[in-house]
Amino acid sequence: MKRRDFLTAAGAGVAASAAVAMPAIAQSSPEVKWRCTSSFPKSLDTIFGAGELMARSVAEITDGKFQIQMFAAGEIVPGLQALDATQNKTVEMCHSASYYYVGKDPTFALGTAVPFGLNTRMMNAWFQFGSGLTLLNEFYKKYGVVMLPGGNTGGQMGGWFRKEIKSVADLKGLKMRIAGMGGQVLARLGVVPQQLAGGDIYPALEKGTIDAAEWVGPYDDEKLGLYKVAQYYYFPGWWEGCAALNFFVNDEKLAELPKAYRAALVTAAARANESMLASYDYKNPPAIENLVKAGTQLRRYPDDVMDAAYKESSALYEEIGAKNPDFKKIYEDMKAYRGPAYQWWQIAEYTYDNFMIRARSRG
Ligand code: PYR
Repeated sequence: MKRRDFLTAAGAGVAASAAVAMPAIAQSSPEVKWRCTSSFPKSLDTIFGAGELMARSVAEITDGKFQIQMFAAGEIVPGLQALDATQNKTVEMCHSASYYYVGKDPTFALGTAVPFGLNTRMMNAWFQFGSGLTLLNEFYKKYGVVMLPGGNTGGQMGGWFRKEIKSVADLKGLKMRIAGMGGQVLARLGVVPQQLAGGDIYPALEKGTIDAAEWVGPYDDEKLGLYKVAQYYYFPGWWEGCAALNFFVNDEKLAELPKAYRAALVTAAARANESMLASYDYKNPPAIENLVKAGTQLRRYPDDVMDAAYKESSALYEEIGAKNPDFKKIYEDMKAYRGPAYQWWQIAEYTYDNFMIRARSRG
């Protein structure tokens, strides 16, 4: 074969294989449009922003072929109905907090936070390297969803009160906005817990429908304006040593995605998971200074409140575990990791942080 013929033949071969391969490529990269409803308002750029980052990342990875449109709480469904909307395929996915659904089953709390549970790094470790994510996803299967970790607020503050809490007795009868299982523990100490979506907290506190409220921490709480209607800001948020947010994806919709898009979604969620925490860690320090300058009074929870809350939490877990095998299995798994994790924490992390905090106070 002359050289020219050889090139032509080779070229034809490429063209022929392209003609075969092209439709396959086109099929594996279809245009897909999804909707993701958030439990959070747009004004909270950290928590709502994690959903936006996930959606942007999915589009970037898939060259714009897989588009996920984010909707704020209330645009499609109210914030606390995001999971239901995903389960019944009103939307393909949502960004929410698993513990908003403890009314369906207390096991949901374990995907976000339980009182005196894990800290943020431990939670991510348990999800990724322990059995956390596998066990939780076995549970979420009953609701037709798959969970991908979707950010973490870090350790939270313990809420805003109009009057000082000097002992457990001061909690009696207080109507407090609190999310998840912390409300059930506080109920055992006399509080009347209310679960409201983030965007509904300020008006309720301002009108006096509730007496106290917790949301996340300084950056968000300043944005929500909670300091304008309550003066005392308590710590630590013992019911949220961390709060993991979650992307819930309808399992049938997930299965319909091309494999590469599923991988894009998992990668994008992981990016959002990491980024939200960094965002809070960077924005909370100046925010707490602003709040104190604006007149906020920082208060530590009295020891009797902490001790009573710890005792009631343990009793509550026993009671739930006796009736609910899913809760028992997942809680016990988390607890088995928490012991050695805190033992290790005490050695390096705690000693270092403790020294740095004291050194900084000495100046
Ligand atoms: C809350 O709803 O309280 C959160 O921390 C997200």
